[in-house]
Amino acid sequence: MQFTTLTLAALASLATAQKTHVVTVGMNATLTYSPNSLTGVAAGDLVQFQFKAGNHTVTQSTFDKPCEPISMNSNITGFHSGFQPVAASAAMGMIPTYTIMVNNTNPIWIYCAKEMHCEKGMVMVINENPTANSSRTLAAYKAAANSTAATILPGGESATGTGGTGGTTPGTADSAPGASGSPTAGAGMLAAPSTLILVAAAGLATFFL
Ligand SMILES: *[C@@H]1O[C@H](CO)[C@@H](O)[C@H](O)[C@H]1NC(C)=O
Ligand SMILES: *[C@@H]1O[C@H](CO)[C@@H](O)[C@H](O)[C@H]1NC(C)=O
Ligand SMILES: *[C@@H]1O[C@H](CO)[C@@H](O)[C@H](O)[C@H]1NC(C)=O
Ligand SMILES: *[C@@H]1O[C@H](CO)[C@@H](O)[C@H](O)[C@H]1NC(C)=O
Ligand SMILES: *[C@@H]1O[C@H](CO)[C@@H](O)[C@H](O)[C@H]1NC(C)=O
Ligand SMILES: *[C@@H]1O[C@H](CO)[C@@H](O)[C@H](O)[C@H]1NC(C)=O
Ligand SMILES: [Cu+2]
Repeated sequence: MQFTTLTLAALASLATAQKTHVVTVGMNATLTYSPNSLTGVAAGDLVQFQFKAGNHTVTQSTFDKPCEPISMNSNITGFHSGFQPVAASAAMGMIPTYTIMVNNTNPIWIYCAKEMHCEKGMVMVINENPTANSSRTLAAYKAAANSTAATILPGGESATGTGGTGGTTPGTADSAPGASGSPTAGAGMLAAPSTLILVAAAGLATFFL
């Protein structure tokens, strides 16, 4: 049997199937992302954050400036989930989720922008790469976060943001390796829309990406 180009293309796309990596946020009312380190996340893969309790965010920073939006310290806009108050969403039968697409394998540094959660260790990394730069480890990022004076919320975020009420497209992750270029003047970070999983009685989930 002879494969058509189309068939081969289909097989190739299966072989490089996009993976979704799940991270739970605030599980058991803790200030944690679990797992707090994802490795081997390929370009094109998705990382889905499932908010389990509390009222947290998923926000990108540089390595060098934890607890600050990446846009303050580089020319990258970065992603920010906005606040995801779980109890308020649960009352509507939904689990808030936020999904980013990883475009390359450079490390992505993430913090929670709620009050002092970042200082208290609510941070994580995707594709940590100490081989490229041995200084840039999750432990070092976490330690630096612990000694920052304040957590900075990305500009444009409403203080009363409800989060988790719809959304159409997944957030996307630009992931230059802790780039520390000059800040872009007046760069406000776009509040990326969040996604929701409708919790069906049967335990099936429906995505709105
Ligand atoms: C949450 O608590 C349960 C029960 O104590 C435990 O098995 C689980 O590992 C905890 N999960 C996290 C992410 O802390
Ligand atoms: C630094 O970390 C310690 C231990 O987790 C925590 O008790 C302390 O509150 C943190 N510092 C700040 C400023 O949050
Ligand atoms: C390694 O990372 C540290 C911390 O971000 C940075 O100061 C240093 O310049 C980096 N080294 C190289 C060779 O890029
Ligand atoms: C979530 O936290 C933000 C920032 O502190 C706050 O403005 C918002 O009211 C909180 N949402 C809920 C439902 O508690
Ligand atoms: C990441 O990929 C998505 C999907 O192609 C794209 O929308 C987004 O702009 C990319 N992000 C960056 C920073 O290139
Ligand atoms: C963004 O910063 C990087 C490194 O700091 C630089 O190489 C790149 O040219 C900059 N891009 C733009 C559009 O300014
Ligand atoms: Cu938090």
